[in-house]
Amino acid sequence: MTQTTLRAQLQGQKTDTDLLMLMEDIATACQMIADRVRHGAFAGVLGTANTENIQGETQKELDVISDEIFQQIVGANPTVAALVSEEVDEVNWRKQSPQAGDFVVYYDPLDGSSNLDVNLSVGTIFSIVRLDAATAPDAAAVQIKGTQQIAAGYAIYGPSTGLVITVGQGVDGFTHHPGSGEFLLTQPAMNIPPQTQEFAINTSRYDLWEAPVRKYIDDCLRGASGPRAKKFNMRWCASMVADVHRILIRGGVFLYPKDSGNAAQGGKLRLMYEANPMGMLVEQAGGASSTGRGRIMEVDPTGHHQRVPVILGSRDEVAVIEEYYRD
Ligand code: AHM
Ligand code: MG
Repeated sequence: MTQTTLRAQLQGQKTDTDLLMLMEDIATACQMIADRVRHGAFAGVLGTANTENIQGETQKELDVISDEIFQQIVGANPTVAALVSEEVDEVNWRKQSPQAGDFVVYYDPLDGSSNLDVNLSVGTIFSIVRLDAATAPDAAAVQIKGTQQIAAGYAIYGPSTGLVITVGQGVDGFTHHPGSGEFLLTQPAMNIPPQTQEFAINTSRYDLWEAPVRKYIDDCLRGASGPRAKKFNMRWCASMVADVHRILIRGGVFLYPKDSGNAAQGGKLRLMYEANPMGMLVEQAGGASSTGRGRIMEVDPTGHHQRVPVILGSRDEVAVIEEYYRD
């Protein structure tokens, strides 16, 4: 059996060399993060570091380490103008005179890190845009709409290490092959079934939800005799990468809506390095991504740590949820 490497697949898609090399650097960084995650308690890096990130959350040490690895590997790529990380307040400009064609990479180095202490799947999420003109290296320069993304993806650190990417030509899934050190193509052309009977939401926030979300979940829970006339299953990993990975493989919807507990921030998940890249992946796999009131990738960013409501997955089901918002 011939096995397709990440590079061969990207070359087959006629990916330009700069982007191909950047994707390989990201894959290398993810593989190094996977190695640290894999060592778990033996590396002495689990548990809480004594620092807080700008959202006021306590950082796990592995968050910090993962961010440093990403900066070191991806930040050294000569075509990268700036890095925007969940873990770092300011934009990390690598070039003082960013030029048209340079890349901006947005990333969450270790998403779902509250799952680390219980040994569940976590991941790294990334999004790539190209600057379309020379610009001043200020925060406004990286506030670029999700529709401008040229590539996006995530690594998942689970029983195996996976890498799921899009360069705008569908979505391909790779698995790290420990023997060769390569990411090999294992899920070509991932495709989300348009319909589903599975939702993912943190139901402990029920009392905080807006009426449309409550009504949607109530109706799902009423099963075959309810208005949806089908029985729904529920899954919630509390790790967006793991939840989205399941949806890319077998369909479903994921919701982290705006609610009365997070309304002041605009939602829980971050636009630039969580919602936009996942939105692009899901759409490239035939699904849909929405805030409930519009397409995620069309949200005009007002800050690089901005949060948004996120509803994504099987496209017919996302359309149903948007109907509940309209009603
Ligand atoms: P993080 O970036 O601080 O790890 O938070 C994002 C995570 C997502 O992976 C996950 O979907 C969500 O937070 C879980 O939230 P909750 O703890 O409310 O279930
Ligand atoms: Mg995150």
